[in-house]
Amino acid sequence: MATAQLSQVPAISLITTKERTGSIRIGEIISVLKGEITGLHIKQAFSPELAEEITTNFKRNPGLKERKDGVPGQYVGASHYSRNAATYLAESESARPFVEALFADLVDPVRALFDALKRELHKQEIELRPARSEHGQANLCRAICWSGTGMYSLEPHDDVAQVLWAGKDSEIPPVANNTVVALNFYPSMPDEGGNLRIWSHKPTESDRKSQGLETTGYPFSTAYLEDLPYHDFQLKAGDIALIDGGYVHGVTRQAGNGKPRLLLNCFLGFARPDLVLWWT
Ligand SMILES: O=C(O)CCC(=O)C(=O)O
Ligand SMILES: [Fe+2]
Repeated sequence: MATAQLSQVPAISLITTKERTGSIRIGEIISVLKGEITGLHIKQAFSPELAEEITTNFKRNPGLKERKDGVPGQYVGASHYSRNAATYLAESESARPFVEALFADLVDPVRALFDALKRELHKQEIELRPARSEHGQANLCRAICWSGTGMYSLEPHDDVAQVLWAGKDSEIPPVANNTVVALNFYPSMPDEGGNLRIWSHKPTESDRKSQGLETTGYPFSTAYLEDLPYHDFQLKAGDIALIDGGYVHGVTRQAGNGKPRLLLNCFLGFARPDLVLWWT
């Protein structure tokens, strides 16, 4: 018993972060995909005008819904979390017009990033494409406002458990053998809080099991994380952040003037040495 307890003391995994202002570079994205950088924060990566228009399109989007899967938030798009691939990909298909409505006739910054990444990977004989099946294919992103009311507006979690448990009909579980990258664009941020917090800990399957979070990776308790160092990314509208989603991360409570914290998010990673998949 004592040994089992001891073995569940969360191990510290060092994090390497990079923060700078300007345009995101494809080489930096590839560094995160390869696990060379744990967290990349690019400030002012897309224009405030574009950010504002996307936020307006989110607020008046006819596809805006309340999440009903135990993770509090409002969203446009589809999430593979706690769904099998058939359900997720069918939902992706039906949500597509609403995801497209987020960008209307604007130049979609998420698509622009994927187009550039696709060109570079193609040169290296690596294919980049959405996860798919006969039921449909993933959208480029989903849009979410987290609405947790405790210490975190999104509780600490990892993004790998949901990949491992995506189901036998899914293409994405092999990505869990490599870095599962979360790609985040922030069109709107409150004046205070809403930091993306990343802890120096990459839970193993047995860590998750010890917390009863085997299939979801959500939510890790404050007690479990207590002794672990962490890093906060202080985000502003127009920023982009990429993280290794295998590390525990969450979003701190937001405060301020009522501006929403709006996120455009998707995940990507190597399924094979010659194939990078993305999904939402
Ligand atoms: O909102 C954020 O900054 C992080 C989002 C996140 O961790 C997720 O969607 O899994
Ligand atoms: Fe996450």
